[in-house]
Amino acid sequence: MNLEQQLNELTGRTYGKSISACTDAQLYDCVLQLCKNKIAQTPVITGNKKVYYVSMEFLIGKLLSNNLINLGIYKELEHILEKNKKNLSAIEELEPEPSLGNGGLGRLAACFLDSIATLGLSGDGIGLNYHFGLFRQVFKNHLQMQEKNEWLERNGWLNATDISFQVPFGDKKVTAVLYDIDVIGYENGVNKLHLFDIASVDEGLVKQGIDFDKSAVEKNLTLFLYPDDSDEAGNLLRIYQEYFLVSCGARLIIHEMKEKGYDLHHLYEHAVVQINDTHPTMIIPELIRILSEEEGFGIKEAIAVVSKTCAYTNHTILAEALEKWPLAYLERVVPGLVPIIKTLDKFVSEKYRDEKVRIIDKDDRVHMAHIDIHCGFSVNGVAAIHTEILKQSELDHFYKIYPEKFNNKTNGITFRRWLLSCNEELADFLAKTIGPGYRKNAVELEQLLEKRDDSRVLERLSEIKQKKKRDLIAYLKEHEGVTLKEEAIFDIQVKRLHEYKRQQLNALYIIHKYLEIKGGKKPETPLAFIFGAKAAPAYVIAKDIIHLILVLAELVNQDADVNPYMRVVMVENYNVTYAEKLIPACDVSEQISLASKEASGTSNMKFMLNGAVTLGTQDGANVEIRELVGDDNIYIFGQDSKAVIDHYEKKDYDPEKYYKKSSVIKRVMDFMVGKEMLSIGRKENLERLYRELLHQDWFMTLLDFEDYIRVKEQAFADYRNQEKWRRMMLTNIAKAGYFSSDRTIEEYNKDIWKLTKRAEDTP
Ligand code: 26Q
Repeated sequence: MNLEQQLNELTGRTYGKSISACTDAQLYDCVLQLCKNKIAQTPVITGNKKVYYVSMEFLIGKLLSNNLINLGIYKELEHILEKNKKNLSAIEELEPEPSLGNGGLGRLAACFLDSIATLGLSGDGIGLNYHFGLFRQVFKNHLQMQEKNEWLERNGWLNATDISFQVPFGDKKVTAVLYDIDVIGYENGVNKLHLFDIASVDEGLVKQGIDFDKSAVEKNLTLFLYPDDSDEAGNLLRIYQEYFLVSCGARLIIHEMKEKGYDLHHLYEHAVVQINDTHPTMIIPELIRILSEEEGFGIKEAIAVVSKTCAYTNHTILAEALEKWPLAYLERVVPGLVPIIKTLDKFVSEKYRDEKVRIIDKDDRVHMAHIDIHCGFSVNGVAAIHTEILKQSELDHFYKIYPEKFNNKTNGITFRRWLLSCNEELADFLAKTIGPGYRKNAVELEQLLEKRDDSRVLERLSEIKQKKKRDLIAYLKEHEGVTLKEEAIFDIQVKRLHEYKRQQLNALYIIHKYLEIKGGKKPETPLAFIFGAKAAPAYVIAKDIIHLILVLAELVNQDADVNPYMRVVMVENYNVTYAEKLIPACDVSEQISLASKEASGTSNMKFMLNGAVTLGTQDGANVEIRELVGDDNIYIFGQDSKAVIDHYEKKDYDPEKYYKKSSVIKRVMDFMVGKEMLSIGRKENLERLYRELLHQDWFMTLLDFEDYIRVKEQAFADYRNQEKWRRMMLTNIAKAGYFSSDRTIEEYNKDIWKLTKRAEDTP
């Protein structure tokens, strides 16, 4: 049967209708089933050694379009549906997004699973089946509100399994059940994402918004994804979740090893556990506990085997984001692990006199990263500059002890989702221009450089950008009620809301521009400033920054003197699905974190791949983007990480000094709490933010403000030279190949995992 017959058979059997007679919802059901049937016929990737990517977050996003692409049937299906007067994009819209992550770290895990399978490596994800993903953001009175975010469907991608474990906590036992999602490699086999759940979850516990009864873990453990990005203090439920994940993960790994007949004494020859930030760190003491208490290992032997099996990835240098759990919490939740953790700390203290490398500090707090570094064989950062900062400052004491463990793995993104799926027009044009080889070997994109003087190619790149801008304009009009102009420069900043990412810097620029226009200085090209960001519900200043942007959007868009020249929109509920619409339409990619604070960033890579030009600081992967494209194809501003770290060491940064010295800064800051703003916004929020920026400004907004204005003006002026701009677009696309997560995973495999590919296994 050909594909059309298969789909027809499905629609007939399920709904008694032909393809053309089905509703989009019915077709969504049947296409999903068609996919699942295809997956069932695709071989499982096997190997002598397997990686387990353990993570509290897998921000997979919608799966339909990606799975169709990876199965190699996207185009054919699109054509079949068209023939039947149906539209695949409309069908894709109906899929709920699984938002099982906060941001970069969770999305990275999802990109990695795609690349692991695409490279034919045996590797599964291990995570949690949150019933509600990251909260749904709604705006009311220019403020962020949080609603629960359902994603589970009756016949979705999740497959029930018959695997079940008992997870012991101090005061209770909880029954775990396992669900799997298939991960299909691009023109390759299938791996799995294992998501553990509790059998007795009670969705009825949820009250207003995302409030719920936190008392009974046997009912709420997997109810919600913890909605915090790096800054929020943990609590007991978080520890329950973390231990639940690793207890199930450890059992699954040992179960699979035994099933394959491997000797656990050689665990590290057949399994490698990649620990995604410190959140799953307890898998180390848990594996040690199982081997020593249940498998007859001596404690030293167990530690040695586990230490050769586990590898740790660090995603942050923000001190407040490094997990340090009070020993008393662990005693309450996971008393079974405490003796193991104390033993590890004892061994460390016997070997090293330096207090700074202890696992348990003098205040009885357990430093999770220290467990990973002592009891793992690899420690990696996620961009070159980030790894250097870890080695030279944040983790320098450890680097001195274990220099051989430290290595860099610059992040990457899957081009299947962030080019082929979200920008089919560009993907097709690239295939036509340089051949389809880049889809498997991303560095072939460099061949595009040969076309940098080909006006037809430059012209077409620009046409595609305009098409994506028109698509976005239509979408924003419908969903946000804002109309943008196609001729405008689309300047976009999308990422979690955090002071260090400095959305407030961008907002201050918007005030500056507004005042200029009011004063008669009109930009020659209209400007469209677009934001998307969720703030952790308890992060007060982050929510104030959202308020500032929403108030500005209203002020600017309603002002007839100004709105012909600029508009501001903050999209509601920014998520992976929204990113896929925004990123292809972007001209200027805002990557403006305070230097040294953004470990890598990954949206910077997605934007560049889609032909946007970066406006950024020398932070995270921006540094590598700059090296690749050269100074002529990127806009860099602000103080570098050395200068910033120096300010922290000397404690000499004083925002008031900048405010007093610069009339531009003073005018913009004062406007924030002036009568125009207060006529729309709330005094409490705006004044709190004003005071914060003027007297604290921990992430040094004002430090870089004037340089930011200068360089941003330059970028906007250059846009008017379209020939120059199109060459910049082309260069950015051509150089994006390095940021394919296939390259990142090749490196993880070569340096850390050392798995053999399926074909190499079979003699
Ligand atoms: C910790 C303790 C308690 C509760 C929550 C958390 C928590 C949750 C999520 C801490 C951190 C996160 C997420 C961090 C994150 O997304 N980091 C980003 O990782 C990306 C992938 O490496 C990088 O590109 C970004 O630079 C980094 O910010």
